[in-house]
Amino acid sequence: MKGIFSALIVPFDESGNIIEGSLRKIVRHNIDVCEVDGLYVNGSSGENFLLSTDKKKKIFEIVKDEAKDDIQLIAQVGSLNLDEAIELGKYATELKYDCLSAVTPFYYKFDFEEIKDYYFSIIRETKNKMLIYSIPFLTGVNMSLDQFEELFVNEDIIGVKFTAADFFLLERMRKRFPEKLIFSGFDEMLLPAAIYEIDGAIGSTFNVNGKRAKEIFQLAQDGKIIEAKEIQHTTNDLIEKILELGLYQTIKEIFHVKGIDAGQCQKPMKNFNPEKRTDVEALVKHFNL
Ligand code: HMN
Repeated sequence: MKGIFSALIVPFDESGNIIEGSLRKIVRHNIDVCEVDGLYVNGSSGENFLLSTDKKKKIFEIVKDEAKDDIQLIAQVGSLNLDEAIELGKYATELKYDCLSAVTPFYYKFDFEEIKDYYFSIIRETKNKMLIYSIPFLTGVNMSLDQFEELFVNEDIIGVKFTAADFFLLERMRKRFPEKLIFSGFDEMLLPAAIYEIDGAIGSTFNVNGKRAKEIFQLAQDGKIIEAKEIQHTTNDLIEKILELGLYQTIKEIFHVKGIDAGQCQKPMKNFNPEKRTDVEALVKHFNL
């Protein structure tokens, strides 16, 4: 399990329901046009933490049905409600997702023993592999190198999705855990992470810009850093604009311009500002998305 994985964007209608036809098209776009190596399903980019258990299950089901075995599929099942995490983990495992991932439990400032218990419980109950999802800037959970090691003792924990700009920790992890998978999570920092020999990356912008991400990753692996830097510069011009216009809303709007109705975001996320539509049309054209 390696390479560029899109953190799948999910289209919702005005009532917050999944637009199944568009979700299938977004999956196909990722496979056929962006040619990503896999999908990370029900992550932050899928607005997972705003969804009911039923909707999360439906998304797992539709995505697997559309993608079949064409690419690798990772199911993010993490939840503050451990029973829900286990239920979703069992569901995704039955659907034959390649592995599970779970965000570190947040909000209540759990201590490390509690975090460890959370991961080991999900693994024990689902009997599947686990990729830890560490995203300290959103969860407030910062784990040390030694704590990662304590988790990694469990062989079913195959690695980490590391969404942080801490390149010292990233480098230390790569050196200490050569056999574990490390996926970076900030698309705008793909190249510096790739220099530290990550196994892949998981990101939201790959849904529309996956080809460039694949090029950056490949060039970095080939040691062609100057060429990779050029593509990262272009990529970051795009990401800067996407962040300015609103992350998930703008990715959905890009799909809209490309003929896929990606709907809107779950409340309380706001809708895309229609006055900015021409900006997105210009982005699609300029970056050849
Ligand atoms: C997910 O869980 O959906 C993604 O893996 C999260 C991923 O790390 C993205 N982070 C967030 O959306 C918070 C990045 O792709 C991010 O969107 C991108 O680097 C732009 O900042």
